[in-house]
Amino acid sequence: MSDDTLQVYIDGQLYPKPEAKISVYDHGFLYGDGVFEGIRAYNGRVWRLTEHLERLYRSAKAILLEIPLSLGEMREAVFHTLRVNRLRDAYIRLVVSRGVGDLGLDPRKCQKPSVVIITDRIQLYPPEFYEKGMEIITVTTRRNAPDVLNPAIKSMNYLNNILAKIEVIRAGVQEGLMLNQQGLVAECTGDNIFIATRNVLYTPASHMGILEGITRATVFEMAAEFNVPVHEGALSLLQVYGADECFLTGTGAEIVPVVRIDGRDIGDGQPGPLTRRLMARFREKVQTEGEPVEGLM
Ligand code: PXG
Repeated sequence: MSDDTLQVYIDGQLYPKPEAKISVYDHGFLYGDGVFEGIRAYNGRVWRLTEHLERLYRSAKAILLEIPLSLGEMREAVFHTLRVNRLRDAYIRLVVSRGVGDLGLDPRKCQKPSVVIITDRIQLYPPEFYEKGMEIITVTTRRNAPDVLNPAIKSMNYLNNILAKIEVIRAGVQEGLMLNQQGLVAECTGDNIFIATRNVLYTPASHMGILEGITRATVFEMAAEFNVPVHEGALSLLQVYGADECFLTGTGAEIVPVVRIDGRDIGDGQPGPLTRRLMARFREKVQTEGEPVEGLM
């Protein structure tokens, strides 16, 4: 099955993957000036599409970028692209860049934002990480300070995360924990972090400088369902090392147990019972609760 036949949406038109190209004068390419979303479809249903679209439009507003489609039109464009590609299980990447301009920074020179919708198959972590848990490290690269470039904006400027990811790769692990400018736990390069201690969940608050993940929000919902309290606040590395359980959340990773951090076993070094319960409930929800794509069912 050749992926080259996949169609990519660019500014209202579909192009086969090899021809899906953007100008080198696009300020997304020149400056990372733009915003994006990573979304998934399971079983012909798009998971938390409204939440992802709302975050995209909030990110765009924060950088004074006016998306040339309404939220409803964007939703239809996502459905259309999935239908054309007959993808029932997919990774969906929405990108809205400042558009084509001249070589200066001035965003006013960009006539209209570029809108790209890529729907592709997903690269999953191997199943063993979900069964046995994952090892992570703390990286030396600190998360962007919120007063410099707020991590809550899902911008095309991911160099901070990529520098951290390079450390992760060099260490031979899968993910890395990033601290904020105060040395408190923020998030991982592409995932949020939770710990559980005595059946209470703790996760860094938004003002620690994080992306408020959609999967993170889903954990809040499931915890309420399980009558497990969640505390959003300040989290030190020491608290993380001493936790009973730890897991990461993200659209790609879903919920993945962490069993070793910087050489310290978390709890007994096995995925914990609360983590397992959340993973199981999450997998149930994504199969049935997403927005059905008309014509894909
Ligand atoms: N923090 C950061 C910095 C992210 O980029 C998350 C947390 C989790 O958010 P969601 O809404 O997905 O629960 C993300 C999003 C990748 C990749 O290919 C991962 C993300 C974004 C883009 C690419 O690993 N994670």
